[in-house]
Amino acid sequence: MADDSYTPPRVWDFDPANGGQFAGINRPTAGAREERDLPVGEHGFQLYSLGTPNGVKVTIMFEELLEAGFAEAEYDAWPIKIFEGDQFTSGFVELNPNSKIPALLDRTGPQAFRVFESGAILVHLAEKFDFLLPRENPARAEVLSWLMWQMGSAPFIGGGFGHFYVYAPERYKYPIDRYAMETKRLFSVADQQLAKTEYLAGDYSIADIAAYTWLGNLYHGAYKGSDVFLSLHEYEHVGRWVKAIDARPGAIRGRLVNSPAMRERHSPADFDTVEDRSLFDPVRQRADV
Ligand SMILES: N[C@@H](CCC(=O)N[C@@H](CS)C(=O)NCC(=O)O)C(=O)O
Repeated sequence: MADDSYTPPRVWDFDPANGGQFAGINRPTAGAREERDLPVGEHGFQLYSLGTPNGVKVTIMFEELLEAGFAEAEYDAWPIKIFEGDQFTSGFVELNPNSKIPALLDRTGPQAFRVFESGAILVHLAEKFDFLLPRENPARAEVLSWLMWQMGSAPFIGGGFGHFYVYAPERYKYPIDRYAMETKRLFSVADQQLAKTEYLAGDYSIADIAAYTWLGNLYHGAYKGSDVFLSLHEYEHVGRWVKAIDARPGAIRGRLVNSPAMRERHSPADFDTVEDRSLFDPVRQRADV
């Protein structure tokens, strides 16, 4: 039966006290709310991020590059505390007018420039180092297709399922049903592909990094028991793929950067400061933000 307890007014108005977990952060307007510059370290790449699925895509990519021997991929990773509004400071908004992590400043050439959107950052780094993105079609098209599939579908998982299942002030059946169905459908898409290929686009690529941070997190129970609620054990090929990426050294390190266990990263030595060494076990540990 339809819930008719709310009748939308003719013109919507912003209610800052809507009670959701993001109520204090979200507003219907863009732009800086505070004048503050970003810190800058010594490396060519300056990453402003957090250990969330979208942020971890980029730190896994950097750590995979370093693992593969690309020493020029050294980077500084600065935490942007999104629950405290760092994404609305003038320095961050200059790098990403959309006020969402991750954002990258590339100072490796004569002219520094910004890259925002996790997918754009992955493509930029992949092209720069000729790594995890084939140069020729059809392999290139396959990787970009799976990458864009992930970029387009993540909001249904995070902003849809995760939001209504965990963050909304009340549990509403309709949106939870809708986004649980869509999230399971996305797992089914990946599972059917991974029944045919080892990784999403054949060989390991930036498309796997992007999809892994979301599907892997849910598979391991992010969003308060999503693994059980969505019966994710049913997707056996996704499970095989998640566990394979879980164990990659670049993924293990990338998951830790900008997490509570390691707020900032400026050199490989920073990994030595992580007190809980079990986080380096090749069994996946979920780092909460
Ligand atoms: N499409 C963007 C999404 C980025 C995004 O949603 N980032 C979240 C954290 S995972 C964020 O910064 N949220 C802060 C906010 O919404 O104010 C990307 O992939 O880079």
